[in-house]
Amino acid sequence: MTPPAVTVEKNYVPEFKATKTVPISTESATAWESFKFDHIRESTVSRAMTKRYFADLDKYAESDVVIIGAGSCGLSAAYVLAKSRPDLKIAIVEAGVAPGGGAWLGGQLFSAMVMRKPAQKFLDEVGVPYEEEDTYVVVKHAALFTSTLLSKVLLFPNVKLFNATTVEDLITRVDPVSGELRVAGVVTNWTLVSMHHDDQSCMDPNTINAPVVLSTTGHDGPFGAFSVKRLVSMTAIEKLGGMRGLDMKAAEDVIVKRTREVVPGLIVGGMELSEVDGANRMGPTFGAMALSGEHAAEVVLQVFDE
Ligand code: AHZ
Repeated sequence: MTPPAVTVEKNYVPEFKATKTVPISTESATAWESFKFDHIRESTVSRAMTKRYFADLDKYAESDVVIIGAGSCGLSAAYVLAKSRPDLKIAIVEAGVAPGGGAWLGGQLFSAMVMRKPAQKFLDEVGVPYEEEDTYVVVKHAALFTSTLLSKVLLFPNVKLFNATTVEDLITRVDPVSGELRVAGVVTNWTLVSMHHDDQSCMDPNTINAPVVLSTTGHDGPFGAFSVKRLVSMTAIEKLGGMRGLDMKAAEDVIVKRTREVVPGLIVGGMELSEVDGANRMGPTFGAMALSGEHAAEVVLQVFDE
């Protein structure tokens, strides 16, 4: 993908002009006193939500691509994929209520997000402003990156985000010709249900079939590295290398370069990959997440271009 050329000045600050807001009141001092919303009945609200959700469940039960995890890598991949191929149905399944993974803060509890060059090209493409330094750029708040990217992804008509939904397992098939195990979709459950398997009797899951699954569930932790750990327990890969210590300089190149199909049908990107390969972590610099997402999207696209 060749992002459009955008020149962003050092210490760039978007210019805002004061404009009169308003459509609703302020014409006269009494306008708020007579304010009234249009009528609605409670059941109308219920139906407005549920009929759309169930239509989406129906539509995306057969998806072209499932992305597991809506962190910085998963969202970056979703953006590139949805923009490149409006004809593909892309389901994003995110365990948390809030999509964004670890990208709401730049690192620790600090706001600014650092990206090493050339990842600023991805920011140009998405339209996220930044301050430019020699070898890196800084977005003034990580939430600006995440919210801008998220808003673009959610506007694509071919994307559905199922948040508060956990991928509990992978659908697999043995290829009758090669005998190889293929990933062919995901098994899902509402996250609150997933959290109660230990204290409630059988609550069976739901499924999404898809020829390609992209897993970006982050490094190991309470939720992370889900798919690659499952690959080990189903003996599709022998063992995990386990994420190594922090080496900012080395780690980012490795994650971007090694983004790939790990077993047939399952592409892995972002920090989940560090668990497969025994790669270093990079700490609070996010360029590799955006570009691993872009690389992952290209690997997915090859499947559909074949
Ligand atoms: O909730 C998780 C998060 O939003 C979600 N997730 C995990 N398991 C899931 C499952 N089903 C559905 N079974 C699941 N969703 O995946 C998302 C992962 O986001 P992340 O921000 O943790 O991962 P990333 O690889 O996109 O970004 C990593 C950012 C890091 S970690 C790091 C370091 O530790 O050094 N450095 C960077 C830049």
